[in-house]
Parts: sequence; structure tokens; C-alpha cells
Amino acid sequence: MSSSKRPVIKFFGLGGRGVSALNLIRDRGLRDSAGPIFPLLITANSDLQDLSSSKAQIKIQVGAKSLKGVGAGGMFEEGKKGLLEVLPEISSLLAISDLVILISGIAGGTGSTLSLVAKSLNARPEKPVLFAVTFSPFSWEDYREPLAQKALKDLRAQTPGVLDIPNAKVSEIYPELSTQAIKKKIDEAFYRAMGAIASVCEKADFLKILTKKGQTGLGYADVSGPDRALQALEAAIQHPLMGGFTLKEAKGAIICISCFPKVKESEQKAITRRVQELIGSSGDFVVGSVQDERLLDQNAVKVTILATGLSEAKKKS
Ligand SMILES: Nc1nc2c(ncn2[C@@H]2O[C@H](COP(=O)(O)OP(=O)(O)OP(=O)(O)O)[C@@H](O)[C@H]2O)c(=O)[nH]1
Ligand SMILES: [Mg+2]
Repeated sequence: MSSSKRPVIKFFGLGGRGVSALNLIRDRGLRDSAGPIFPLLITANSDLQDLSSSKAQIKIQVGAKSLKGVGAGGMFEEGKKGLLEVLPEISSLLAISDLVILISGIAGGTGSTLSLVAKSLNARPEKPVLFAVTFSPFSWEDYREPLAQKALKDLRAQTPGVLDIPNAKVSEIYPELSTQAIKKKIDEAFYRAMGAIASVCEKADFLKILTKKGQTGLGYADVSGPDRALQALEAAIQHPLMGGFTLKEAKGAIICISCFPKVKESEQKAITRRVQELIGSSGDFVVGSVQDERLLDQNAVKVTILATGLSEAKKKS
């Protein structure tokens, strides 16, 4: 990929959550510093009714023969049978790209087969860069934990960078909220992460940062007022989805600054300087800025951090 050209990014959503996550991207849109971008969205699901709600450009039915239009009922082996029917098609649709972002609710019968898609892409001569986003179970889905853990482990073996958004953790952060409101918070976390990746996609180093092996931390904050930029950065680092990690422990970071009108140069410089201090000389980072006219508070700055290459061994709470 040359540094001047926009990379080809494809999003692949598998299973019910894969479908709904890509609908969110379709509805809200993505942008880089030059304006809106329109990456290819591809979804695949065994549940035909759910698949019909997909707003992706390409929709693929998983297991038309073996599953006959219904879901895999939370069973990996059923999901796998279905996926194998369409894996060559999915793989060739995704292979020619600079970056493929794989997305699923990792404990679903269909979504848990995401590692098989990654494995098939890794076996191709085109070898696109892979990054994965998973949603691990809600607190009321304890029975799905063993499947989630196995599926996540298999996925990590195929994909260096994985951002797991633990549904249960988000309910812990907001104990007072309804399930519907918690799902909205999770959607926001996911959308902020995807927005951050989009915001830096024309920068030379961004693929290198996404492929640092390890856990990925996510933090974001919106602050208005005089010292808004640095305050938003510090608050983003403290976000619970950073898992207690700091930027010091990251091998890479993507920072996205979003506001309207465009962020002040002095603010961008202050954030860049602070991130450099925190991440140290061995870390790679890029800072993207996007202008978002949809922001209601024009005094606010939104900062999002994706910290990559965090230690896999110590899972902080
Ligand atoms: N945050 C969030 N997570 C979801 C949502 N829907 C599903 N999930 C998570 O994703 C997991 C898998 O659900 P689905 O994606 O519906 O399952 P599937 O992959 O379609 O699998 P089968 O229906 O068994 O074929 C669930 O156990 C939840 O943890 C959602 O709307 N928001
Ligand atoms: Mg389903």
C-alpha cells in the first residue's frame, strides 16, 4: 500500500451481531480527514430473516443446505457446517483488500466460527491484513462463556489484533441502565473504535499499528471548555474499556480527534506531544482528525484511543 492512496478496507460481519454492527456503520457512516468514506460492507448469517435486515452491500446466506434459513442455535458445530458451505465465496470476496475487519458476537453458533474465515484468508496468496472485533457475552449469558473463550482463543491465533468488547463489562459500568440502553452504549463504543480506524486510514503506519499482537484497549471521552483536548485524552485513557492499561503498556495507538469545526492545530500538537510522552520511543502511533458537522456541542472535542499490542497474559479488570 502506498502512503498516498486510500487503502481498500472491507468489513465482514458474521451472525446476528455481525449484521447489526454493520448496520450501525451503514447508518452512521465513517470518515477520514478528507470526508466520508464508503468501505465495502459484507454480511453473512444463517438466519435468513435476520440477514434480510442487513444494509450491507453484499449479503451471504450461511448454510442454506444444512441450516435451511434458521440460526445455528448457539452451536459451533452447526455454525461451522453452515459456514463451510460458503467459506470459499466469503474468502474470495474479502481476499483482495488491504485490511479486512472481521466482526461477530463471538458466542453465537454462527459468530463463533469467525476464526475459520480468518484462517481461510491467511491461507490465501493475497494475505490481506486482518483485524477483528468481537462482542463477548452479556452477564446473563454465563452458559455461553466456554464457547466464547474457545472461539476468541482460536481467533487470536489467526488474527494478531483483536478488540474484544465485553458486553458484561459494559453492564457493570452502567448498573443502573436498562438492557436496551446498555446495548446503545456498546454500539457507541464499537462505533467510536471503527471511527478511529477510519480516521487514520490514509496514514502510512496505520496497518502496522493494527497488527501489533495482543489485546486492544478502547477509550473515549468528550470534553468541552478551555483545556478540552488534553482533558479528553486523559479521560479517554481512564475509560474502563482500556482495561486498566495505560498507553505506556501499548505497542501502538490510534488516536482520533473529532470536532466541529476542525480541531485547532495547537490542540492536535498538544495531544500528539502527550501521546508521544506516554507511549515512549518504542511505540508507534498515528493521530487522525475528523471534522464532524453532526456534533451538537461545537465547544466539545471527542477523543478516541485504540491501544494495540497490550499484553495478552495479564487481563486486567
Ligand atoms: N452488544 C451486543 N451484543 C450482541 C447483540 N446481539 C447479540 N450479541 C452478542 O452476540 C452473541 C451472539 O449472538 P448472535 O450474533 O445473535 O448469534 P449468531 O452468531 O447469529 O449465532 P446463532 O444465532 O446461534 O446462529 C450473543 O450471545 C451476545 O453476546 C447486540 O445487539 N448487542
Ligand atoms: Mg443468529
